[in-house]
Amino acid sequence: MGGGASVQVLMVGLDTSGKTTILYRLKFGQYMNAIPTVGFNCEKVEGKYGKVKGVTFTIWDVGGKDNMRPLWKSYLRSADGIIFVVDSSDKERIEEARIELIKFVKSQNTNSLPCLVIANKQDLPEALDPSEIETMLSLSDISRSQLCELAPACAVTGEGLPEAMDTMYEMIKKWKKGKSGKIAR
Ligand SMILES: Nc1nc2c(ncn2[C@@H]2O[C@H](COP(=O)(O)OP(=O)(O)O)[C@@H](O)[C@H]2O)c(=O)[nH]1
Ligand SMILES: [Mg+2]
Repeated sequence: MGGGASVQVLMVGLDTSGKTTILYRLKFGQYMNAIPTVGFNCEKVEGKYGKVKGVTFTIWDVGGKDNMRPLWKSYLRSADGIIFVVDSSDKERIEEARIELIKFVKSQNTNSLPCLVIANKQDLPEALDPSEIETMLSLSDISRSQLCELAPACAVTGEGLPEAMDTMYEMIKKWKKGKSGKIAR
C-alpha cells in the first residue's frame, strides 16, 4: 500500500462523542455544526500530507444512540479498521463507552480489525488525560488480542486528527501484512 491506496474505516462510539464533527473536519478542513446522526454518514477523505498523502479513506460514521449500537456490526464486513470515538470530558459515560467498546471488538471474533480510540474534546478543561482514558477503557486488555492505539484530538480545531489518521493507516498496513502472511502459510 502507499499513495493511491484506498482503505475503509468504520467510525463508532457513543452519541455526542464527536464522530460527525471529526468526519466533517477531515472532509472539509473546517468546523461544521453537525446535527445528531440518524442512520449513518459516509465520506471519502483524501490524505494530504506525509504518510497518508494520496491515500483515500472511506469513512463510515454510524449513529451512536443506544438503539443504533447493535447495527455497528453490520458495517464491519468491508472495514479495514475501526475508529472508536470517546468524549474525554464525559466522565459519567466513560464506563458505558468501555462496555460498548469491549462488546463491539469482541463481536468481531476471528476478524480482529485494528482499533484506534480517539480521545476527543481534549480542548475542554474537564477533559480526562489520554493516559487516564487508556486505563478507564482497559485498552491494555484489548491490545492482547488485536492492534489497539489511542490518539488524543480536538475535532473543533482539528488538532490531533492528522496524527490519528497516520496511526490508523499504519495499523491497517500492519494488519494487512499479518493477514496475508497467514493466508500464505
Ligand atoms: N469542545 C468540543 N466540542 C466538540 C468536539 N467534537 C465535537 N464537539 C461537539 O460535540 C457535540 C456532538 O458532536 P457530534 O459530532 O454530533 O457527535 P456524534 O453524535 O458522535 O456524531 C457537538 O455539539 C459538537 O460541536 C471537540 O473536540 N471539542
Ligand atoms: Mg453523528
